Amino acid sequence: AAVKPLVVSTWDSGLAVNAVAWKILSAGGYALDAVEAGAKSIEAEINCCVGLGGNPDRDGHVTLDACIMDEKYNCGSVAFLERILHPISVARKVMETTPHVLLVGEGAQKFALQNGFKLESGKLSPDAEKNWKEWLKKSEYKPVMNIEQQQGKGRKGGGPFAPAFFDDGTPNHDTMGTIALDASGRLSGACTTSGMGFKMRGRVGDSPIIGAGLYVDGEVGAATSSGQGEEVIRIGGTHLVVEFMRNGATPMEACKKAVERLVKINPKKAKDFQVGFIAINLQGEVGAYSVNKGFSYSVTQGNDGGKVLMAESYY
Ligand code: SD4
Repeated sequence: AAVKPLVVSTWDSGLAVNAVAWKILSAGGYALDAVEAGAKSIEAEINCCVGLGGNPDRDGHVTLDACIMDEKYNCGSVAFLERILHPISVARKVMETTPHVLLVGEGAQKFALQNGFKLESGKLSPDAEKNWKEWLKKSEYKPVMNIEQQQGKGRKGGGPFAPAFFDDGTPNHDTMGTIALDASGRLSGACTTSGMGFKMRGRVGDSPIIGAGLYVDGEVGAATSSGQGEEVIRIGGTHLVVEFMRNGATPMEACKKAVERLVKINPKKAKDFQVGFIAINLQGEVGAYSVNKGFSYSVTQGNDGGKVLMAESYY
């Protein structure tokens, strides 16, 4: 029998997110409510990579991407959303109250305001401000692999929400993807991010793209991703992971096969970028795999209090 409920999130920062989700799951609540609550908890924190405290785009504006999906193929998403605290909840509103899946930019913001969300100041967090000014000096857009941080080097501060920066000030990125199976066997997922730091204005990554940053199939399983979004979009990453599971792969095998696809189409580049997938299935099995070393993930299942694991990697 499946060990449920179960919630899995990307990175070590996912442990605190799981704990929020677990309150709902352990009380017999709905997986969708659990993943939304988890995502909201980290959106409200000041950290480099999720929510309004995150690193801005090149022009100095924080633009947020998020999506959510339930066990019945209902999904909602927002991208390039500015000055709204909880993009995940706007995504859920898109899912539940509009005939659409994805709203972007000004239109997404207008929709949020019409639905009672508040317009925040748009001021950068002190860390984000500092990092942006630092970045402007060289204005070099070079995505950094999230590796060393996970090996304990260069991370400033402590605790699950410590800002993930290298000692030289280079920001790292930690998108929050959360997937859950509730006590009734319903699957859901949420993904939320401020995206790649210092991205081109208007750039949208994989995180709000259904089938790239997140996919849930109520008959099979769920998957979410973190890392270099462009590479995930190129292979329809999480949809691919879920389809591998449909065809019999375990979550771990499915994540591995998707990573192998990424490496195969990027024989020269793959060593220099990071992508990690996590997946769960209806049987309550969990898997993860990344291109390069250093992708951690957090698993909370069956009252074990939760644990952080390091994914196996291709390299
Ligand atoms: C993006 N996938 O915007 C996101 C970034 C990320 O950990 O995952 N950071 O491409």
